[in-house]
Amino acid sequence: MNYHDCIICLNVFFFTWSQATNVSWNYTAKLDFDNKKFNDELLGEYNAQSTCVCSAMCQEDCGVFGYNPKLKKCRVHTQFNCTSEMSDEAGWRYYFDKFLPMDCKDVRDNGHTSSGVYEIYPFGARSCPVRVYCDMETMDGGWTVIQNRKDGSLNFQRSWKEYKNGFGEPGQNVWIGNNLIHQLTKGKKSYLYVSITLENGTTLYELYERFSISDEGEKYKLFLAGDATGTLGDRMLNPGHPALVLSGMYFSTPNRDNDPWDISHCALKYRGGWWFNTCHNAFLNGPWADRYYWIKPWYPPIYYSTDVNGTMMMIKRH
Ligand SMILES: [Ca+2]
Repeated sequence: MNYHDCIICLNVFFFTWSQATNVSWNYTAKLDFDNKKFNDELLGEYNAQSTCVCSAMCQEDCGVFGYNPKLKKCRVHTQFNCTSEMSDEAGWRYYFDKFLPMDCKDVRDNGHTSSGVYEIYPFGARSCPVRVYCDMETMDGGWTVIQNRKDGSLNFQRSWKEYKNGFGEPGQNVWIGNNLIHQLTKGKKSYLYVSITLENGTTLYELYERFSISDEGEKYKLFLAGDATGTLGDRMLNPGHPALVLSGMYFSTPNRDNDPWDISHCALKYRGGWWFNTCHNAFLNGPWADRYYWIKPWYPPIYYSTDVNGTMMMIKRH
């Protein structure tokens, strides 16, 4: 770097530093990338005396930079690319202009206020992102949609593997997958919000205070607890009959009978994956012909003859 470049660098540095003093530090270190060097999306590699000077080199097109204090080198990249080659090299530490969101609540906290499809990193910064639909309007926003049905066009009569990995498209008809739901809820306190929109436009909902599911080894067992409030009424936690309580039940699919009813296979009988007991008063993954569900999706008040316009299940960390 010549003298002229250095003066520019210092000016940029002081400008950024003075800005940064108002908004604290602009970048977040990602320690799980320590001692790795990114090779893709590179804008340039420069000499820099400090992390702060390096950060000032991360301008308009830059979303990520790495600094190596031993080499006094700065690498500036447009963005993080999870599929990119990373080489081992001691001393590197990488910084992101915004923290990588683990879920839609993080997306909201990163400043996004519009509902839509976003990339999240629930499996950690070193894994590839997952595309999900984030609801930014309901109850302060930050909701990750795990199930959505807008019409009956997507078949929900699916195998264990398909429910495990997910199917459909975020923002359209979708089941995001039991592995992902487990990852998003494990070790955390999360709300579950269920809504059903009727043909006349009315939306009924139920909010559960605590929701999580186990991993595949525990057959994605459903855990619900705490208060249930809303206009639908609770049909999963305390539906009025012990044989219809869904909390504590394993997940079943038409090709995997994990329900407690010895002489029946609820998922096969009712044609969809769910946490069946013997069998249910709430089941949102059933067949949906034209405007109504084939079997009671949330009974009462939604019966098989009720015209339904859509369903949604979404979660948010407390
Ligand atoms: Ca059974």
